[in-house]
Amino acid sequence: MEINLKDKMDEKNLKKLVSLRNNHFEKFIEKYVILCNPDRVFLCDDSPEDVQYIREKAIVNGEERKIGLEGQTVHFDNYYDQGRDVKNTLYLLPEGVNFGPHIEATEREKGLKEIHEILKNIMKGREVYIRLFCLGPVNSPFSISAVQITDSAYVAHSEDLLYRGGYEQFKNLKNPADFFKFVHSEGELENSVSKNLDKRRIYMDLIDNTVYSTNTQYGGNTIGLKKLAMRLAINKASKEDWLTEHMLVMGVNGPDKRKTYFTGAFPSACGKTSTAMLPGENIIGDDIAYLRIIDGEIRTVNVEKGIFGIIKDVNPIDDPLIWEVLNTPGEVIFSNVLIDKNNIPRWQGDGREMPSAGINHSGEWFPGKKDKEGKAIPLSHSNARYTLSIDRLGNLDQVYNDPRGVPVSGIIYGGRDSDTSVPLQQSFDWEHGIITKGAMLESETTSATIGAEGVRKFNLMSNIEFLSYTIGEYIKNNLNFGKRVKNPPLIFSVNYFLKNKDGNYLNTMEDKRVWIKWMELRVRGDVKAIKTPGGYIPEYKDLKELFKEVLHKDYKEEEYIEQFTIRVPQLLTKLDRMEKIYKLDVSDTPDILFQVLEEERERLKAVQREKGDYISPVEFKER
Ligand code: SPV
Ligand code: MN
Repeated sequence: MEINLKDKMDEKNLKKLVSLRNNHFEKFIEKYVILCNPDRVFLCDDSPEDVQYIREKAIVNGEERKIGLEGQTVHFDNYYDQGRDVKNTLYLLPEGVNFGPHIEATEREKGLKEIHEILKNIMKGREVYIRLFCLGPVNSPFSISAVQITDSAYVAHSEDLLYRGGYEQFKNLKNPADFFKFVHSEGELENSVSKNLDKRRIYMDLIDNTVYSTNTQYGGNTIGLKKLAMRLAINKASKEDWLTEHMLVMGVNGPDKRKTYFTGAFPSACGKTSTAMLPGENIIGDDIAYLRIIDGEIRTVNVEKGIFGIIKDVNPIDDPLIWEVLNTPGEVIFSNVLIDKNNIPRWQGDGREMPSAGINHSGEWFPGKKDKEGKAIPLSHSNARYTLSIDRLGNLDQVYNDPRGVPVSGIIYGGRDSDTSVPLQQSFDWEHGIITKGAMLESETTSATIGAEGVRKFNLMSNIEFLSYTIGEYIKNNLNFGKRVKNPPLIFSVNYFLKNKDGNYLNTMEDKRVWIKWMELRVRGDVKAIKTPGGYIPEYKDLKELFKEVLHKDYKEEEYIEQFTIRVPQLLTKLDRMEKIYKLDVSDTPDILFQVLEEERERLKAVQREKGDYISPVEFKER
C-alpha cells in the first residue's frame, strides 16, 4: 500500500506544515516520512504547548527520567555510544574528490544508497518530531535556517534548549530551498538506548546540505544543529568568504568598565566551556561561532543559545557559575551521570563524597564495577554532560542576540599539552598566529571522542574533526580573512595543562582568569611583553599584579619562571612533527606555512646556541 503523508499527520500538524508555504520543505519531509515510515508525525511550531509536548514525550518514551530538582531530567546513552563516532562519521564525496587523509569520507552514491537502506522503515511504530531552527541570531546576516527530523524526543528536547526556534523565520526565507537538513533515527531501542550500534552511521552530504544519523543517541552524533550543522557551515562559509569556527565567544571586562570581545578555539575537553564561563566575565557562547566581516571589522555570533557541556570536574570552586545553575531548580538534561539513591545527579570530580551505589550508563553501579572488557567503570562517564539554555547563566552578555554580533579583538587557541608550550603567549601578527598558534594546534586526546585517551593529536584550529574541505584551503581562508580588515584581532595561545617532571600540573584551573585579563590589556595596548622565539609572553610584574587583583594570590617569581621557561627541544620537535604532517598528509599546504615554520625554527636554534635548551623567561630582554 502506498504511504501518504496525510495518513501520518493529523489536521493540526498538516496545518502547521502548510502555513510554511515551502514546497522544498514539504517535499523533503514527505520523502523521509515515507522512507522511515513512522506511525505519526509531529511538527513543532515553537509554541510553548508544542515545546511542552516534546518535553513530555521524552519522559513517556523513556529517553529521559525526572530527577533531582524541578525541571531536571537524566538521559542515558548506550554504554558504547558515549562520544562522537569519528570512524563512522563520513563525508559523502563524488568519485575522484577527497579532502586528504585527515578527513574521512566515502563515495557519495554508495553512501547514499547504504544510508537510505538503513533508514527504510526505521521509525515504524514510532512518532517522528520535526523542528525548525535558526543557527545564529534570527533575522541577522549570520542566520542559517535548518530542519531536524528525529524520532528521538530527547534530541528534539535538547535542541530546544540549545537553538533558537526557526518556525516563523522559515515562512520568509529569501531562497526557499536554502536550509540545512538533518535526518536522525535512534533506531531500535533496548532499555531505551540505541541497540544496533553496528549500524551507527553519520553521513554528511555537502551537495544537498543534508546529514543522516542512525542508530545512535549521543548528542554529538545526533543533535543535527551542533557538530553536523557546523560541518555544513564550514563548507558554506568557504564559498562565501566568512568563517565557521569551533570557538567560544566572550566579553572580557577591562579597567574603566570597558568590554573587549574574544573568541577561543580549544579541542573538546580542553577548557573551552570553563573559559567561556569565567566568573567576572560575560559569556556569549561556548562552542561554535560564525565570523563575518561587517563594515570593515571582524564580528562574531554564537551559533547556539545553549550549552551541551562536559560535567566532569564541575565543582563549586573551579566552575562556580555553572555549579550554581545545576543546583537550582530549572530545566537541565543531565546525560550519562550517576543518579544516586536520593535521585540526585552525581559525577566524577563534583567535589562530594563518592556515592556507594546508583544508576549510571552501565545500569546499576557500585564502586569497583567492571565492564565486559574488564575495564573499571567510573561513577559517571568522563564525557557525561549537562544541557541547558545559556540564559540560565547570570553572567550572560546582554548583546548575545544582537543580529550584528560583537566585534572580535582577540582570538585564543588552546590545546592540552603537558610538556611543550608556555601557558600563555601572543603571536607576532595575524599570519604568525594563524600558522603557529592555530594551524599548529594539537592536543592530547580525551573522552569526548571514542578511542584511547592521552595521545597527542594534530588538531588545527580545533577544527580538524569538522573540516568539510581541504586543510590547505582552510588555512588560506583563515590567512586571507584577517588580511581583509585593517586591524585584525590579536592572536594568543594558551595551555592550561602544562606539567612538571613529576606529572603535576604547573597551573591551577583558576589561573586562566589571570591569563584572560592579560590578553585584554594587550589588546588595549596597556601592558608590555617579552619577545621570545615563539611570540610575546607576559612580564612577571604584570602577572604578579593580576594574580593579586583577580585571585588574591601571591604569584611567586619561581612559579613564573618554571611555567614560562622556553622548552626549546620540545618546541623544535613539535615543528618537525608539524612540518611532516603538512608535507606528507596535506597536499595543498600554502608555501607561507613552511616559511613561517622555518623562521620559527631558526629563531629557536639561535637562542639554543646562545642560552641552551631550557631558557628562563628572565633571560629574554627584548620588549
Ligand atoms: C565537542 O566534543 O567538541 C563538543 C561536544 O562540543 S559534541 O557535541 O560531542 O561535539
Ligand atoms: Mn565542541
